[in-house]
Amino acid sequence: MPLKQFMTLPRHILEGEKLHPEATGELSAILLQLGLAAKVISLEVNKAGLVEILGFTGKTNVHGEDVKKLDMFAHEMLIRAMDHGGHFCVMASEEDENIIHLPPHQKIGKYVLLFDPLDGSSNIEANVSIGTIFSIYKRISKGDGPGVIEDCLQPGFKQVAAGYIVYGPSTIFVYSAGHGVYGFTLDPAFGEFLLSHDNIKIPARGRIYSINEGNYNSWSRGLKKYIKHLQASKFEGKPYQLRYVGSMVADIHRTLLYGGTFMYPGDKRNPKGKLRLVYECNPLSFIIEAAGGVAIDGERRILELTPSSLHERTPIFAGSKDDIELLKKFLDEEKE
Ligand code: P6P
Repeated sequence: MPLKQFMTLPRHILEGEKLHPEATGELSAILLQLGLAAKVISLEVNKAGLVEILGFTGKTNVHGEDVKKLDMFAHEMLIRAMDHGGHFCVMASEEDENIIHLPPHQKIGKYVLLFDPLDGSSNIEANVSIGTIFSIYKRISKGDGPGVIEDCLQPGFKQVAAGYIVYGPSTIFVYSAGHGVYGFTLDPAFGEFLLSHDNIKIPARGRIYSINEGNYNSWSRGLKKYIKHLQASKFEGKPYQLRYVGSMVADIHRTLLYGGTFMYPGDKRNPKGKLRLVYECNPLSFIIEAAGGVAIDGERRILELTPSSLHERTPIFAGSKDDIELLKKFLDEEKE
């Protein structure tokens, strides 16, 4: 295999560490551990379809082991993989109402880990791609004790690293530590993530728009005009296409690679939309921006929003720079 194909995730993380002479290696250790957790979750996700076929009750399997719902399995796997390294002062999961307290007598670290263990898990029965999303900050609270909720409510531009794992036809680990976006595909033959997407840059424009058109009637007038404009336009001589998986990680991953837009707007019923600022929009916006794209809530940059609670939701319009700029013109016209 040519050398590039031996660029494994661990090697890439450690080489990235050399860009920071002051690095202590803690962030590298966190990313390495996330890579390990991703492999274990991928294994479980890939056999999920067998749960019924192999006669698992969904409660306890033939070995008398508890068969957990996959999102709870991913949630517990991430906590078990991450809570003993001494790197964190606090963690929080989309599956939990509140922050996760570290085990007693655990060394307290300087980092904060926020994660959505299995986003899109309602799609599992249909064998649709799903994903894990993670976001890493440095603590801001004072003292040496455990972190507090304020450590988890920082604006997204304060992230030191973020990324996702998409469990699809392949399992792909995508991350940025502030110096570009890199994707690694899991080779199940020897259980390692190999560099497959080097320094991803999102195209300035794309032919795909991604939105749940089932909500059309509750959209704003400006958004309706924008979508109608796309449907009447062409890009590079071809009509625009609507692609919507209904799994944010999959829709964002496609947008990152092919360009275009992913949109989950607010509407009359839910002005702040559905997606969570802390667990979904901040980490995925960090990736989109690191790849040269744009992510807004319709007015402001997502990464400049300060969360007021862990489960706060926000509208999100993310993707190619030129596409989002055109969208914003339509949204602003409505306000004139
Ligand atoms: P809707 C999955 O349930 C999720 O949280 C995101 O992954 C996805 O983008 C969104 O909800 C889909 O929501 O309302 O279009 O089904």
